[in-house]
Parts: sequence; C-alpha cells; structure tokens
Amino acid sequence: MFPFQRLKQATSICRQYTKKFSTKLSSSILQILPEVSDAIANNKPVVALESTILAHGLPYPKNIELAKELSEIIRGKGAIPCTIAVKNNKCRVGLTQDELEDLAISGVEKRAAKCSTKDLPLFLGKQNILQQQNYTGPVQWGATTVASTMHLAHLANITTFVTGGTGGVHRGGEDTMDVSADLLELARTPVVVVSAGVKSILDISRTLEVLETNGVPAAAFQADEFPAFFSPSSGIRAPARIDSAEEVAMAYLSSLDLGLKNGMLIGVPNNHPAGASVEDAIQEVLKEADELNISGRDVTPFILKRVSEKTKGDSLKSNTALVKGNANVGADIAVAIAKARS
Ligand code: PSU
Ligand code: MN
Repeated sequence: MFPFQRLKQATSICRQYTKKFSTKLSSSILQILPEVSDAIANNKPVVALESTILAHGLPYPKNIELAKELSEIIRGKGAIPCTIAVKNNKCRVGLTQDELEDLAISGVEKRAAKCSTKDLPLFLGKQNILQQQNYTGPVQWGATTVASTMHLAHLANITTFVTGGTGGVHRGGEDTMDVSADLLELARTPVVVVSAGVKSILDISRTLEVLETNGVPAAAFQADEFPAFFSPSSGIRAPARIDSAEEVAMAYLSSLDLGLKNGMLIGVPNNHPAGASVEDAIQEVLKEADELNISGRDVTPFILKRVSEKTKGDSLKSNTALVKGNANVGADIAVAIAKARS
C-alpha cells in the first residue's frame, strides 16, 4: 500500500461506521454527537477529552470552567472538542453543554463511577438492566479514564486525545503490581495521547520502561526530559524528543502505515509548575493513602484531592493550566493529522 492509503481505507470504514451510528442511535451502544460524526466523516480535526478529570479529578465548579476553556482553545484552532463519557447505558462521543454541566456536578452528587476499560462492560451491563426496568432516576455517569476514553475514541475513529496526566506504574508497583490500564491501552489502541507526562506520585522510570516494552513511543514535546505533570522536569531523559505537531502527525501516520496497533504518548512540559511544596504534599499524601489502606482505583483520585487541599489550591491552578497547554498542542496535532490525510 502507498503511504496513507491505509488511512483512506480507515476513513471510509469510519464513514460507514458513523453513518450507521448516526442513523441507528437508539439501538447503538455508541452515540456520536452529530457535530462530531460530521467532522469525522469529513476528515475535520476532532480532539477527544476524558471525563474522569471532570467528574473525579477536579472540584466543581473549576472543572466546568476548565471544560469551557478547553472547548474555546480547541475551537480556536479549528478543531472540534469531544468529551467522552458513559451516560446511563450509552457510550457518548461528544456531550452537549448541559450534559457537560451535569457531568461536572455528578462527582459531588455521587452519580459518577470511574470507568476504566475493564469497568465499561460491567457498568453498561448494570445500566442496561436498569433501563429494562424503566429506570427514571437521575443520570448515572461512567467517567472514562485515559484507557477507556482511548478505546471509545478509536471506535469512533478519532485520532487525538488530550488529557491532564496519564496513569502509570505506581511507586512500589514492582510489589503491588499497580500498573495503570492506561499503559496497556496505549499498547493496543492507535490514538495519540497528549498529556503533561505522569505525576511524580508514580514511578516515572518504570512507567517509561513499560511503555518501551510494549512498543509505545513516548516523546517529550519540544523538550529533552520527560515531563512530570506538576513540573516540566522529572530529571529523567525522555525516550524521544518531538518538535512540532506536524512531526507528531507524520510519526502517527507512519505508525498506521506500518500496521502498528499501538498509540503514542506525547508529554508536554507544564508552563505553570506548582510550587516546591507540591512534592512535600505528595510525599505526605502517599503515606496517608498507605495508612488508610487506599488501593486500586481509589488511589489516584484520593491523591489528587488531598494534594490540592494540602497545597491550598496551588496544585489545582497548575493542574488546570497544564491541561490547557495540552489542549493547545493536541488541537495542533489533530489539525496536522487531518491536513496530512486530506
Ligand atoms: N492523572 C491525573 N489526573 C487524573 C488521572 C490521572 O493527573 O484525573 C485519571 C485519568 O483518568 C487516568 C486515571 O486515566 O486517573 C488513571 O487511574 P489509575 O491510576 O487508577 O489507572
Ligand atoms: Mn491502579
């Protein structure tokens, strides 16, 4: 096949796919917002956004303010923002403004479950039973993580996904085996994930090792060190450096042309690093989590919340700023991919 021929083929499959979804919305598990399915079918850039960061990662109303700002940034670059979440028994690709508002308060109201890839079938199973029983209660949200958002974005043929930070190998993961499903999804789903790297609550070196073992390119954007979320520098040399959105687009399209199934991780250094107290807060909170026996899916949200409390919002400011930085780069990447495909 000539370069990009495979992509054209993929685009045509996507057209059939989105057509099917937009015409049989009620019977489909995947519901794509018309604005998004139109964009995909016409090779216009779309940027996927996750919902765990809204429901569990950031407090209300900061989360909804951020969602609006992300939308403006992405639209300003000529791309379509597309938040992905499970709403009752449907996987939603693109949410309306009202739905975003509801998702943003659902964490406080305990109507949002963290849904990683493994949780998707179970959540949908439960919700389908409820629907069969003619459930009329409040909306139940499945907040998708990086892993499950990647999976659903790929089902809808979206290439680019912006988040805050990805999961990784937790400190002590060599004993606990606590390795985020985000890494495994990156190994099997061809989506470009744009993040500010991984937090120093994680073991960054081991995270990069797992990505390498799984053939996932992990590159720092216009930097030599792999970024550490709150801080642009981790002291760890990035496995690769990438200097422009066009270069990311070319690497991604080459990966598809090679028939590789994995995604890639682009680490964007945070331009608004949190103060030095964040590191101390992280250390204290890691101890707290251990003492309180917090484990599994609860670890990441617990740490995010407590670090923000301990730094009196300093970490929160840095967190929202870095996501906006990622959205700028991610939108450029989505635009560059669409351009190269046309
Ligand atoms: N890292 C952050 N903020 C977040 C998350 C990670 O800085 O909100 C969320 C993402 O949704 C990510 C998930 O996919 O946590 C990883 O959770 P776990 O470590 O349980 O796999
Ligand atoms: Mn975990």
